[in-house]
Amino acid sequence: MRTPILSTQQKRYYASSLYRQNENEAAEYTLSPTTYQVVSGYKNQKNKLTEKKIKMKKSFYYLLMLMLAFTLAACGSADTPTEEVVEEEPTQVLENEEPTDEPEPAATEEEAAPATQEGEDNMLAKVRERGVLKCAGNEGLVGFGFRDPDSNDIVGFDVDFCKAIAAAVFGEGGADKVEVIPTTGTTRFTVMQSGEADVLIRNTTWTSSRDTDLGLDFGPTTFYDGQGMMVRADSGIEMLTDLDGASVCVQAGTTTEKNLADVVNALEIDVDSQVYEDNASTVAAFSEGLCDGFTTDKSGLVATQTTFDNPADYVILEETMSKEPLGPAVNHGDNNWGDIMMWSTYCTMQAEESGVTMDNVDEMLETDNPVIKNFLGVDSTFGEAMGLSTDFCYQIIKQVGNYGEIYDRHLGPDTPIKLARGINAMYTEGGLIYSPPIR
Ligand SMILES: N[C@@H](CCC(=O)N[C@@H](CS)C(=O)NCC(=O)O)C(=O)O
Repeated sequence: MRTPILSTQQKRYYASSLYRQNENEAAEYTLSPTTYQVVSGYKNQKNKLTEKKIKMKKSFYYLLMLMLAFTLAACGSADTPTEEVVEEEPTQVLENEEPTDEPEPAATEEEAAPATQEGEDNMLAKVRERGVLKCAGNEGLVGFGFRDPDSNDIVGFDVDFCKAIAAAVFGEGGADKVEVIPTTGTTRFTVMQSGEADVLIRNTTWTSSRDTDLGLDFGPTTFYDGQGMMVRADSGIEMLTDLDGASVCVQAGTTTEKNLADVVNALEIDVDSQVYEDNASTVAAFSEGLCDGFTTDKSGLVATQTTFDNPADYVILEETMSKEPLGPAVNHGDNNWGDIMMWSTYCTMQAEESGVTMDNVDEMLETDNPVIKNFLGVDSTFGEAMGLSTDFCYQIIKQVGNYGEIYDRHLGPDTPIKLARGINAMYTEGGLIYSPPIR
């Protein structure tokens, strides 16, 4: 058997306890050889390409050095500094203005004018005028975005990040000014493109094509995920290769659909993929026995499993088929709106790192800690450059909580989902959740 070669990062990623429902389970995550083959197969191909590129680069450099040597020989010795000829741009002198040789002092960070957008595309002004933030979301995924049958409200981890942005935009009481527009895997993008929603927060994977072709700008990843496969416990299927000749239920318009095709190809197995429009019909088809497997993000599998009458009748295979960084996104066109999405999300992460919670945020206003003072807006101007009030991050934490609180509320140990933090722990705890400095 081929010896698997995984980079340290890949090992860490695949070995993460992200998908364990019970943190007390053995910390060691063993991978089946199939995963290694899938991963190392891609890696070998990549290495070959990289080697080729390095060779090409080397020959290019040799050529360049040869040319340089000729040039130097022709123009003089290497240690004679050649004078650089700079073509001077004629300086334009405005009327009544004394020409000066003094260079214009660069604006300091404090003095720089806010880069907020004016005109039609000013999303902040538009949302404030409307009085409600429209968020393209999910109503079919327990834990992330789900219609609560008691309140009829759409609630979940993703929805709380919509609330965080609304708290930033509207201030006190703002977290309630959110309208979640339910979307499917396919309609989420059209809803954004038509401008019906201001932000997309619906377990959406950040990919290059969504960022460029679909014109979205992604914010910080709020949940690092990967695609998995669920099968019936009594099916005898233990690894992906056992699915040869089987059928798999998958949802339309998702990365899942494409990854499945890639993995099936890489493993050289024959799988009949049956595509459904939303999670409910995909799951219904699977539980009625129309497919042998059901594939989606592992978080989605874990969450969906908790909704089955007998969750123990189903198992999630250990293999992880892809990288699925899930997070918020806005349309291209208004960078300031993107900044608002970004720093509202990072605010929740920085607050967790600094130990600022919904309960202690008021006391924290009195702290001497400069980091906390800065992001809570105590004697700082954080927020102003985005057209927000300086206490916008305080408002988020006060009304919605920090990242850890949001996670625990919807996915944590006291919920049916019980998803261990795994790689979604703070970087200080060995995870990937990390806010750039707020200063
Ligand atoms: N992260 C993937 C998959 C997202 C996705 O749509 N997942 C499904 C399965 S968990 C879902 O949320 N369905 C809910 C629904 O359609 O009601 C993507 O961005 O394409």
